[in-house]
Amino acid sequence: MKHRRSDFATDFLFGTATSSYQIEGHGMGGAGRTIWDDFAATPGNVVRAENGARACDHYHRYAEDFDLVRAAGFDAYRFSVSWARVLPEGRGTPNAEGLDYYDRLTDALLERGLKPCATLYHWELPSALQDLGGWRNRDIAEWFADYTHVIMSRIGDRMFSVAPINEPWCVAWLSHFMGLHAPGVRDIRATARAMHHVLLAHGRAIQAMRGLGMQNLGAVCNLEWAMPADDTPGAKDAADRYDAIYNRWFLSGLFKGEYPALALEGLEPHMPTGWQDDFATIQAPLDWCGLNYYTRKLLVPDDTPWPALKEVAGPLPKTLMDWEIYPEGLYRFLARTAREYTGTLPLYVTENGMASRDTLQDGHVYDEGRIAYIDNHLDAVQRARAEGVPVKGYFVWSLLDNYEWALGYEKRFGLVHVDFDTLARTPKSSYHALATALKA
Ligand code: PNW
Repeated sequence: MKHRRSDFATDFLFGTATSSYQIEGHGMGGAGRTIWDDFAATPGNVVRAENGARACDHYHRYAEDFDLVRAAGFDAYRFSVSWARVLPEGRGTPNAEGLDYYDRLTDALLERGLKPCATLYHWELPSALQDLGGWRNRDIAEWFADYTHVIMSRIGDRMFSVAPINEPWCVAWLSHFMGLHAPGVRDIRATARAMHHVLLAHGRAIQAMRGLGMQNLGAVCNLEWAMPADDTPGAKDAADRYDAIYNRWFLSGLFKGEYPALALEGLEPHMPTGWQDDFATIQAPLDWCGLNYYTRKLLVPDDTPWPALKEVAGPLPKTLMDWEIYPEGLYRFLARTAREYTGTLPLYVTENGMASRDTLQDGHVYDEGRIAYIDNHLDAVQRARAEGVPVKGYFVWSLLDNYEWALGYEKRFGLVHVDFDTLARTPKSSYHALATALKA
C-alpha cells in the first residue's frame, strides 16, 4: 500500500466492519427466526438459496477473529447486534444467551484494545415483527427503541460508538420498492412508510440511548454518487431523482428535518399521516455521521412509473459486484455531506471495500485489486481532510468473506479468506498490506 498510518492524524481511526447475520451463523443460542431466514428459504430470492444459518460461525469463533483484527493493528471494530438473538420474538422476554453473547463479545474486543462500534440493526428483522407489518407499521419505532434499551442496558457502558440502523436506503427502498432484500416487497405505499419509519425508529433509539446517558451516537447512510449517463436534460433529471431517493432523503431527514422535493414527488401520496410532525424525533442530535461508500451510478430516464429511471453500465473497471470503481465519489460525498448537511460533525467512512475473485496459491490468497481499491479510496479521504472536512476514521468492509445477502457466499469482500467448508480463515494479501501500513 502507498498509505501509512503516519500519513494520518494520530486520532484517525482505522477499523474493519462486519454484520451479525452475515458472519455469526443463526438459529443457535436461542435466537429467533428472522426475515432473512424466511427470504432465503423462498426460491428465487437468493443465489443457490444460501442463507446465514452457519455463515462464518463467528458465534463460536469470535475470539479467533478478533485476534486477527488486533494483529492487523486496527483501532476499532464495527459489528452489529442481531435483534432476534436478543429478543427472539422482537419484543417481550429477552434471550439470556443472546445478551451474554454480546457481553462476552464486547469484553473480547476491549481485552484486545479494540474500540467496539455497534450497529443495532443490520437487516435481520425478527420474523415475528414482520408478521405485524415490519417496517410498514409505525409501532416499529417503539419496538426498536425498546430493543435498543434492552441491549444497551447490558453493553452500552462499554461501546465506543453506536449507530441504530445500517443503511436506511437498503432497509426501505431496496427491500420494499425493489424487493431485492428481505422482506422482498415491491409496493410504493410500503416503501413510503418504510422510508419514514426507518428514520423515526432511528430517532427513538437515539432518544433511548440518551436516556441511558450514552454518548458518541451516530447514523450510517450508504451513498452512491449519481451521474447522468449522457448530456440530455432527461438524464440529468433522472440522476437528480436517484440522488434524492438514495442519498438526500436520509441525510436531509436527519440533519435538516425535511425530505427532498424530488423524492416526495412520488412518495408524498403514500406517506403515513402526520409524518411532518416526526422530524423533532428524527433529528435527535447526533455526535457523528458514517458514510458507506462503494460506487457511482449512471442514470437515464425510462417510461416506467415514478421514479422513471434506470441504471446503465458505465465504462470504468468494475468489482465482482459489477460496481464501477470510482474513488472520486467518496471525496465528493465527504465534501458535500459536510458542506450541505453535517458541518463540523465528525464523519467516518463506516464501510468501503470490494468483492473480488481472489487467487489461492500455495496457501496464500492474493487480492492485489483490493489493496489498490483501499489505497485509492484513502486518497479520497486524504483529499477531503486536506480541505478541512472532518473525516475521523475509515472502516474496511469486511473483515471476513461472508454472506453477501441475495448474492450468497460467492461475492467475497473479506480481508481474510474463509473456506466455507472447513471455515478456516486465511489472511489475504490485503490483510498483510494493511497490517504493514498500520504499523508504519
Ligand atoms: C452494504 N445496493 O450493502 C452492507 O452494509 C453490507 O452488509 C454489504 O455486505 C456491503 O454493503 C456490500 O454489498 C449494500 O444494492 C448492499 O445498492 C446492496 C446495495 C448497497 C449496499
